[in-house]
Amino acid sequence: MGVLNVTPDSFSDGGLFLDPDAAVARALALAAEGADLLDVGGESTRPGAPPVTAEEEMARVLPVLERLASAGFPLPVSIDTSKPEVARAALRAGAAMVNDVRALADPALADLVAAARVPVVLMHMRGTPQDMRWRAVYGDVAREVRDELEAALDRAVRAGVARERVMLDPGLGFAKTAEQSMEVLARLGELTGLGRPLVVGPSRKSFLAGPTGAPVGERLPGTLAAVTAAVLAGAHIVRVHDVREMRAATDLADEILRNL
Ligand code: HH2
Repeated sequence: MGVLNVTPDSFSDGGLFLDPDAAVARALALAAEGADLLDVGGESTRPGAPPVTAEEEMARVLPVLERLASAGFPLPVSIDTSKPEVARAALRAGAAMVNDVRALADPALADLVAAARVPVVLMHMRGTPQDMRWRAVYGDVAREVRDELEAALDRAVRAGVARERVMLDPGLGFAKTAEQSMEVLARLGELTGLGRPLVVGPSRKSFLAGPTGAPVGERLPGTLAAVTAAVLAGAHIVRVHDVREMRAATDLADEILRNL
């Protein structure tokens, strides 16, 4: 899953693809590099990011989705949003899937996803990007993430979302310290028991900075290691910015798995 952030302030690529022409060119490049899916987002969810109104989010993403649809963009597109208004308009404009970092906490978004019968990613987080740093308190982080994802899955199913349309994501970097994100990644295999495909998004995140504190532009090796570890542990989809490099790693990891 290639990431397209149509924002001025995303943590690694903010401002690069705010212009619709630049965003469409980026989408085409990610497809050419080997992405299977494109995830388009109009609101940064980095720690402390200011919230964006639905109007602003739509003004960012809709022109891009419309252009992709009219250009016959070859990949399924997911909309990375927690707002029902944005998801509704995005699905009308050609998106085929919803990626929600708040795991359908908004019942109106759950209703919409259920009625639209589209696939959905439920990601683990606590609180909001504004306050999640203070909620990173766990006894056993991997077990609690598993239990909270299971609860989110049950809640979605109760709201009418078909279980077989749900994917689950442990939310690396969301309401987790660097050590906790690393532990969740290391114990990703424990989530396969939930019986749904796993999405994992380690790309360029600060928990990969390592002992030298690699800045965001130097986290490609760490992301390659994390993506490889995720696939070997059972991840089905990895959400990444650097598609060419990650595609090579996931193809190789798949080959290793075939030789098990
Ligand atoms: N991470 C980010 C945003 N959306 N969605 C899922 N399912 N999983 C993730 O790990 C995930 C996500 C944050 O990364 P990015 O979009 O690059 O940054 P920003 O939120 O600053 O736009």
